[in-house]
Amino acid sequence: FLPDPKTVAIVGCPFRGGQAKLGVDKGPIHLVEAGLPEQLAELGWKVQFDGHHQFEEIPTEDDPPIGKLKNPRSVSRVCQAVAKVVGEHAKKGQLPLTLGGDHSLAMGTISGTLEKYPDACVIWVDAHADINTAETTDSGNIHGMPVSFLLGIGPKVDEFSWVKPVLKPHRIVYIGLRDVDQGERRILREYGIKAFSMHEVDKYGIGRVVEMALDHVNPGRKLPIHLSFDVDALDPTVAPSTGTPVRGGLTFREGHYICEAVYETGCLVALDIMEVNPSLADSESAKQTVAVGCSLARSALGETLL
Ligand code: EXY
Ligand code: MN
Ligand code: MN
Ligand code: MN
Repeated sequence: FLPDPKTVAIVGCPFRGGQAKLGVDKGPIHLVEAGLPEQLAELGWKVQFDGHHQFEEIPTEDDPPIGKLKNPRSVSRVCQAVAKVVGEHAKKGQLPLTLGGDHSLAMGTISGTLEKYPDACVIWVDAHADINTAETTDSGNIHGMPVSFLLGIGPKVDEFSWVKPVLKPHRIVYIGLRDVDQGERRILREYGIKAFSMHEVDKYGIGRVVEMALDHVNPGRKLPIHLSFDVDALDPTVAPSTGTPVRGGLTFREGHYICEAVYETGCLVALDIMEVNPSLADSESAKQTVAVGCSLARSALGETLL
């Protein structure tokens, strides 16, 4: 799908409005400072990085909740801007690599990808399903909701009317789930959305799980793939510095295997690395988590072990 020379456009998104913890906005800065652009160049990619994106801040007092949703205007505007940037890079034939920031940003990244590739499928790697609606959400944190907006399910929220229901339920598959709310379980069942939880990873092994996931969303390996990787999919021993860690996650190798296998399809057109929060846990843990974020990106962009 990508013309030569293969170009990756790094979209740094220092944004945290989709959840309450401080520090996740520093994720992209740390990932870049750890040398990610140079590492990708080393793999043979032409790397375009023109600084982290500057978002117009909306003061909290000007952004009161809409229903239960917290920071709705701020999240909406940032995601709309991200959709535009990601869409523009994709239209130029570049592979947008979005560095979060919290996972609400995927509302923007996937909207951008689907503008250029309307039949793209999404592989969502996460401990969580991020598919709550304005009705089912308990926390009101929008990073737990981006998928429902992309599918166009749940009550309409005017502020988010720019998000088009571009994603079809059979074009998304989950890997790594282990903390899914009751309302989310109902939605997954109702819409027949395929999900491989940690139970299936244990049962079949990661190799079979990735193969089954690809068979579901991309049967002939002909469709473009958007890989949205939340580092909390990894076990907290592997990626401790993240806002909503859940034990019993993917091992270091399982996480990297997913990225390697997606690269091998030759179909990857966009990648998100989300929820790295260097302010959480001690500084060694933060370093480890940032390093894992970088190595997941390298694996998805072609780094091999031999
Ligand atoms: N399901 C919970 C909620 O909606 O608040 C937790 C969501 C955590 C989302 C993290 C980003 O993946
Ligand atoms: Mn850019
Ligand atoms: Mn997530
Ligand atoms: Mn998560």
